Amino acid sequence: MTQSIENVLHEHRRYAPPAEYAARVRWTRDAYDRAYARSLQDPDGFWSDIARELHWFRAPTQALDWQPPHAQWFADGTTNIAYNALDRHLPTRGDARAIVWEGEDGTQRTLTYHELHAQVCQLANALTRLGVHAGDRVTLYLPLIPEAAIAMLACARIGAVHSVVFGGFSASALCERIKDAGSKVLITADGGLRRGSTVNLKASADEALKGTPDIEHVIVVNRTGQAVPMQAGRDLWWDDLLRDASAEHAPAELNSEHPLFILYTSGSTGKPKGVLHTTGGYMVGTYLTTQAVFELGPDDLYWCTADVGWVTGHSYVVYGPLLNGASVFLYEGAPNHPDWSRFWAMIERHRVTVLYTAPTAIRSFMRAGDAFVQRHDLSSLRLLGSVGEPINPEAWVWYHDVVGGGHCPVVDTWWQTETGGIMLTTLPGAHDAKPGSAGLPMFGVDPAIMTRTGQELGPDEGGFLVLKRPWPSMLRTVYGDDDRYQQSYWSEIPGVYFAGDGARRDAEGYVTVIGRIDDVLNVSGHRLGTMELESALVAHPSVAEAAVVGRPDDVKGEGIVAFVTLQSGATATADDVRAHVAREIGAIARPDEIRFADALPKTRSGKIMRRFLRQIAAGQAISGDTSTLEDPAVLERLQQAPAQ
Ligand code: 6R9
Repeated sequence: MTQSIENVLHEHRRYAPPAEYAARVRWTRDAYDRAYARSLQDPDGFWSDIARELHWFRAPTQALDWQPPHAQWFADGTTNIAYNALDRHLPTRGDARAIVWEGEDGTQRTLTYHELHAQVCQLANALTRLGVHAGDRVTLYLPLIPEAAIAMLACARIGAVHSVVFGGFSASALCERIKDAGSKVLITADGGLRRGSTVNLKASADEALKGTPDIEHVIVVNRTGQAVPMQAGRDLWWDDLLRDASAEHAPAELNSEHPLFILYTSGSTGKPKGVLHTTGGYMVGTYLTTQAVFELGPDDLYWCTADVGWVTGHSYVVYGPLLNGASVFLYEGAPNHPDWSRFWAMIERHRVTVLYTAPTAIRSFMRAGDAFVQRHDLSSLRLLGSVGEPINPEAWVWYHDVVGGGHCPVVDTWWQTETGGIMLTTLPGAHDAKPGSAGLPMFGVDPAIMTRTGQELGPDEGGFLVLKRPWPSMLRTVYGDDDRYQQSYWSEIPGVYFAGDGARRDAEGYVTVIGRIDDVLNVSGHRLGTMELESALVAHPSVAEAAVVGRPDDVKGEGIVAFVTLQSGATATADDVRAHVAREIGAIARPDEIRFADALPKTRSGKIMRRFLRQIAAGQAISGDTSTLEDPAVLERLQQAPAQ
């Protein structure tokens, strides 16, 4: 990242909102200033007013109940997020498109709000018939097909807690997440399509289920039509279940704090954290941020390219846009299938108006060349968004000029699985954008840059990004481990939410997020814990010890470099070790580089000095005090070890 940090520091370009944009939007500079000020001065009044734009069975009488570090939002209200995302729109937008889907093989499907509502109701009835009750957990392991959204909404409709596991994760990662959540139903598919081949989801699911006795039923979507074994009594075809189910369903009346979903994300220890989100606050937060940032109207076709396996897919593919009655585009496959023009061909074909994607994708397109973009008519686009990792100014400007034709505002949105919704961004009709800087706080968000000891830093000083007060879509706990919730987020600097990112803020209040400061890597916008990778590595029978560090990567942001020592007498090739990690976690975790070594650099107390490993991985000279190392000569040997 060094290169991009320097670029950001020397970046002085600004991009003002296009005049016609500023004239058309609800969220002008003035409207933002007034609402932001009120959200801090009178949070109860502000959030209660926003909540009233949605449907409640019983209206909440209070917004926040804060018993640090535990928040409850709209605690005495009852509602249903699926009702708000679907039923609420039926009188006005029933025949409008809710989902427009394109499979990787070119298959197209459209579901209107009426159709989406009917299928969600059918699945809700089917789940109830299978014995799923409010509070029960249901794991989803699906390709990016409409059924993923249908399944999430059906769970929400009956108050079941969904836990979506990204379809690219391995059987053992799935197994671990099913066990942690204690799910009793798994919804999967026979397979999915990726780069022209099939991903055998049902086979992975069967493998995972060997270690998860609590799953009573597996619902299988027929996506590819490939032959898959079905276990009698346990496995059921989605189509069979829905065929027999009624399309009428009364949504469960749920307390605002009823759990909505668990989503696993990497932290600085080996075990992924089950981030828990609840109903009312998450609903109000994603509804408002989607409205403010994207201002989706009846003529928009909005495309957020994230998979539903990540939080962006939860908040800005499914819940936020549908709560706003928007038309959402979904694409199942890879961005380079059959070639790098696939995204642009689809934007032209479907007249997509808003594109929200990740810097890694933007940098890959940039590298593939402008010609793929320029071959297509992208005049339907009006707004571009970026999320998931820091975006370097060159990529930002390329996105703006080449994809956006110079006329689309670019919003760089910073947030996390834990925050549930966008926290920092510019609003397209309100604020100048500065390439590389996410921007200003969303309503109710009170950020600061602090030292380790909690001192607030001034303009342009680098430090830890914290949030000083609770917000509606914040995580409520780590599922089954509230201590970890308190430790990870509210104890590093007492009294404030610790994001785990380094950042600085300029004199105008724009926050630039530099990247993780903990043992978490951000590879292509995906969070991976170094400890998680190391435990996967040492699970290989030949590996004795492993240390993982990130290395700057022009496309992926960070690449994974693993330093590995082998058991005495054991042998393993780099490819073996890589394949092993992919089996343990998933292909996204495959190390870019393996360096075999006879020892790792450790202090006398046995702590691995990752700082030096990072320098070696980046090809830099060793700098810093090496005198605390037990054997400083290890560093030289490591520098000479061939990268494989
Ligand atoms: C939404 C999402 C969160 C981490 C976060 C930060 C990085 C996300 C960013 C960004 C710089 C942005 N991150 N958006 N860094 N600028 N606009 O990605 O959630 O998967 O939990 O990752 O991603 O490091 O802490 P999640």
